[in-house]
Amino acid sequence: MAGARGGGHGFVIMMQYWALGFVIAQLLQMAESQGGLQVGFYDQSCPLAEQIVRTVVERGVLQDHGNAPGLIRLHFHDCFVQGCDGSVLLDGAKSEKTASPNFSLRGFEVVDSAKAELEKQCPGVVSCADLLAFAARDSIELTGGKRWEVPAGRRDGNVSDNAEAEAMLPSPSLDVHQLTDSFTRKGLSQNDMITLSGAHTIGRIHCSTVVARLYPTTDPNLDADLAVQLKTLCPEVGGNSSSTFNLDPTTPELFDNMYYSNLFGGKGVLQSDQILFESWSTKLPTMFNVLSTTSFTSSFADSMLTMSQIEVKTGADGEIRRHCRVVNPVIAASSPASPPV
Ligand code: HEM
Ligand SMILES: *[C@@H]1O[C@H](CO)[C@@H](O)[C@H](O)[C@H]1NC(C)=O
Ligand SMILES: *[C@@H]1O[C@H](CO)[C@@H](O)[C@H](O)[C@H]1NC(C)=O
Ligand SMILES: CC(=O)N[C@H]1CO[C@H](CO)[C@@H](O)[C@@H]1O
Repeated sequence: MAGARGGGHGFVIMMQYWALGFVIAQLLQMAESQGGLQVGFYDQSCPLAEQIVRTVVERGVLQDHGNAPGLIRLHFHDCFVQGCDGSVLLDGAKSEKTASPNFSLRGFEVVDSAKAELEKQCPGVVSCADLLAFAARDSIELTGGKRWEVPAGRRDGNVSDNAEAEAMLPSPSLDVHQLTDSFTRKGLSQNDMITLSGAHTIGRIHCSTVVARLYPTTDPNLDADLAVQLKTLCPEVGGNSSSTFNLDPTTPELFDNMYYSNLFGGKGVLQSDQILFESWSTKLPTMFNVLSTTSFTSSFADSMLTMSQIEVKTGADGEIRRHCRVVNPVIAASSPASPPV
């Protein structure tokens, strides 16, 4: 009897430890998944922050539909270099913007307008990094994707180096393993990579990027009709390297799952997209997205949530930039070790 009671007691203690362990695991997971960020971070300090960004993004996308893919890509390129800290927005002779994968970035003017409006309403409060995370989310929603709540509290960095951008941003000529590595290096899974590549359901590609698949020999993974179209737009000689082609030729401005259906038919315009169909490890999860736009857009929101928390700076780290293109001037009095001139 006593033994049985003792056993029961032991069981209760075990359950308590288990529950405690569970709670701790949950807390750790929460802290990790939010990366120190918080939904509604500006509720007190700048309650209109997200609304202001949303309004400016809507206006920008209305003026030029290309701003939607532009802002989504800016956020990706920001997060993969120095973490999501607005470093991609900094001007400078050797800043990230000047790296070769960045030659076609766009949306900077929308960021500038949103920042100007935010500074008018609540000066020095909302970071450029958060602005970009909100703007990317809004762009996806405006083109038909699923909305999600963006945890905020990112602070802006002041390091922006083109060599790091060259090293960290995946090139379209990588193979599946190299592509996967470039994502796992940033704490994202191969599934995140497959899902996030679905962003290529909107936006454009330049002839300068496409020609590697066309000349001197045509990439055998490329659909024959699509190859003819691309060669017409981007001839081997005398072409205009600034000409562009839709990444999703089927529904170029809609955030749907057509990107994946296109890959089925060899109609992935980017080489790094089409090769997701080369190995079964990527082919199956890729094909899964063909089934439903709803399930794709909701996985996409999840993966964006993860991406938007890469190596974020919070708390006393970083600063709140006044202008997204330049780091704040250092106030002389607050730099203790500044030598006398
Ligand atoms: C898997 C690795 C990736 C590679 C190799 C890659 C490469 C590229 C390239 C080469 C372009 C076209 C550039 C041009 O010719 O103008 C492009 C466009 C684009 N990429 Fe990616 N990308 C990748 C992942 C992503 C991710 C994760 C996102 C966002 C979540 C993204 C969003 C976009 C968007 C929206 C565009 C169109 C930009 C515009 O129209 O201005 N890409 N990408
Ligand atoms: C090349 O194409 C771009 C974009 O379509 C256009 O602005 C530019 O004028 C073109 N250049 C030439 C030489 O045709
Ligand atoms: C860079 O960021 C730090 C905060 O992390 C800040 O104290 C410093 O003044 C910034 N500016 C420059 C030019 O270093
Ligand atoms: C937007 C931007 O600054 N693009 C630059 C990217 O890099 C090239 C050089 O590779 C510059 O010429 C572009 O101005």
